Amino acid sequence: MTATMTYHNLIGGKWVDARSGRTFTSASPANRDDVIGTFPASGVEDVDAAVAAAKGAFSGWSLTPAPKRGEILFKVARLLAEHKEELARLMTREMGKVLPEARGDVQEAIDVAYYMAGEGRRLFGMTVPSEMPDKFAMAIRRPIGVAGIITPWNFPIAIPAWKLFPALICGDTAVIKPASDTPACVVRFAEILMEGGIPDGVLNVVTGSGDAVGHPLVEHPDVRIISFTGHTETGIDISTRAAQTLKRVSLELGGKNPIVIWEDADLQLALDSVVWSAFGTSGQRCTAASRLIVHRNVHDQFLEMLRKRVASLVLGDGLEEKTDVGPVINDRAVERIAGYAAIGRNEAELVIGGEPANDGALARGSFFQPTIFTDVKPDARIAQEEIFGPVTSVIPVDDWEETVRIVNSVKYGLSTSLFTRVVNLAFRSIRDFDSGLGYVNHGTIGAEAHLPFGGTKATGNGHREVGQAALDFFSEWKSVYVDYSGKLQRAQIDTTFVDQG
Ligand code: UN1
Repeated sequence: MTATMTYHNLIGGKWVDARSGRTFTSASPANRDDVIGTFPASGVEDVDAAVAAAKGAFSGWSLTPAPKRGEILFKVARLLAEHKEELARLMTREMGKVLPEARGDVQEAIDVAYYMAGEGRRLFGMTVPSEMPDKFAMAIRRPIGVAGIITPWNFPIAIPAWKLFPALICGDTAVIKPASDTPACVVRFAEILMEGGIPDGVLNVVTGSGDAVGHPLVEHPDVRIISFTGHTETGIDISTRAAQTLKRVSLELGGKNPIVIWEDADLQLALDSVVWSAFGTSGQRCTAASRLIVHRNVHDQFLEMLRKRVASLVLGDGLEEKTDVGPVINDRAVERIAGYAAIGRNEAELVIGGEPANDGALARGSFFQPTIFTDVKPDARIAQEEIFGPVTSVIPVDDWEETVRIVNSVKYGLSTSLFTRVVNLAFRSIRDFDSGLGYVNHGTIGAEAHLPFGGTKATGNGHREVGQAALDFFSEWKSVYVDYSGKLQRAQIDTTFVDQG
């Protein structure tokens, strides 16, 4: 066990306590006695100070040439790479995912930092011909202002990076409010970023609850942008509050992601992918495979392969090498998942799991057995609602049209996957599965940092993260016309050059 640390807010380049002096603690989900640290239980006055610092830093940062902002991000990327192991270990301790996955989480942040560093020398706008002679037309990207960034605990470093680095390269300044379950990851991440040379006030971090910190941030008149990843209900609440001050809001919300296993699929490959997609991060990914839509001709064979593999998975502390599946985030999550397992028993057939895991050392933490239900009706609650735990539902199918209908029958549309060697079906899945991410012969997780990330329907509000898409969210367009004809040329009216046919 490592020592308990005292962490602070980052406001205007200074590490400070909450004005009220109040604190809260974060403990390891693998062992509740392992307290990671104490953190400021901040309130509206801390949010006000952080937003004021971010607003004050905006003019200097937005006028810093973008290639120079990129150089800072490049240095940040290198520092994150140097601290990768330390950050990964802190992450496993604080949120539970097994160490190789925590390393991947940090790597995702490093990837975004390098990508956005490069964008400093591009940030492409567009030049287009004008419809008038002797007139120049272009559109340029402009920074917007202060971004409020509200991040989840399941990717405690990757997701802050997804949101922060594009904001910074676009010239915005930021206030991050991390999830209360993983504040240490974000504070440590911010320390490394400041070491990389991010100027005071450009990045601020305020820890505390959604009510006490999140609400004032979302409602603050000087915050122009909100980017949030989390539960759908919270996203709707944020969107509603932010509408009062006409903020630009990006929401990354739930998923109920299917893997379709067709009768010709490579079942061994499908098995490896299902285990990774359904039980990686203990099923706590927006992209987790929580529905397995399996062709009836291979259902029994595949289910037996899956049951055997899942029975061999080792639960435990993610820092131990032999562990396959770590804890879930806290005891409330265990209760919620157990509630769904109880619902599942009435709706379908339990294949394996279904209970909290309390054997030996597991009793010290928040563990749930990897769980599979089969003969699940497509409209059953366990096949429709996001459980966010190590639970997956097998739905047997007979034909393709029925499969497409079932894939699209949920309110979410984040990630979909098909295992087949039939190329025509592969392309049909790309066209017909309603989702923002589509995979063929690969599970539902594993999005890369330079492609747009996000989903359709209740998974969000139409925005995408990372890649070029993130630049469109964190900057706004200004269309510029320079008329060098020396006379009044009226667009759409003085049309003498147009062939009127
Ligand atoms: C999330 O679960 O919110 O594709 C993000 C993946 C990861 C990102 C997941 N690269 O699963």
